[in-house]
Amino acid sequence: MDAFYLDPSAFPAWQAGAAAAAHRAERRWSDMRAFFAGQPADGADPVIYEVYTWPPQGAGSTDLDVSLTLLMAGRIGDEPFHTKGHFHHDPDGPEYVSVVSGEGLLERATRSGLVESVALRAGVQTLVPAGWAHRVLNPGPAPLAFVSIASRHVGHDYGGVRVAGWVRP
Ligand code: S6P
Ligand code: ZN
Repeated sequence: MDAFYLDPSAFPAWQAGAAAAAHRAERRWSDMRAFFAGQPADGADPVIYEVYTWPPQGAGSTDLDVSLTLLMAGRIGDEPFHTKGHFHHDPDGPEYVSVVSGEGLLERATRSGLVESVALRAGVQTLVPAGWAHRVLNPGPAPLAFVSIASRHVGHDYGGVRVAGWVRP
């Protein structure tokens, strides 16, 4: 992976560069209905977030995942846009999070249902401890961009977040 510099003040331009360099995935409301209580009022299907991942898939053998999530501003009913949230299959796999721009909330939860929140704004660096689920919410007026770094092998367990009430049974 080439070196890159995260300049929050130039984020739109940087995002365009990132889009060219990384594997991109997008999540619309229709991809994550079970993770929201309501539905868009007007029948729209908004993009909730985009995830850019390095190194590009197939770039060689590596156990490092670096990703940028761009979580849009918006609501479904009263619920702010948020990521699905997941545990890692590997209970020993923590994750580092660095906020590039915007403001929001990182929620992290244990399998026994304890939930904690961390306020996010540009410059905040935080850690999801091994064994904790994590999701990010954007109640603010601007997109929220953050970088996550974890071992690739840890895997994502989206069903487990039922314990925190983040996905409907
Ligand atoms: C991966 C890391 C992030 C999320 C991304 C989307 O371990 O936590 O890259 O995948 O923020 O969230 P989610 O919960 O929909 O995968
Ligand atoms: Zn994760």
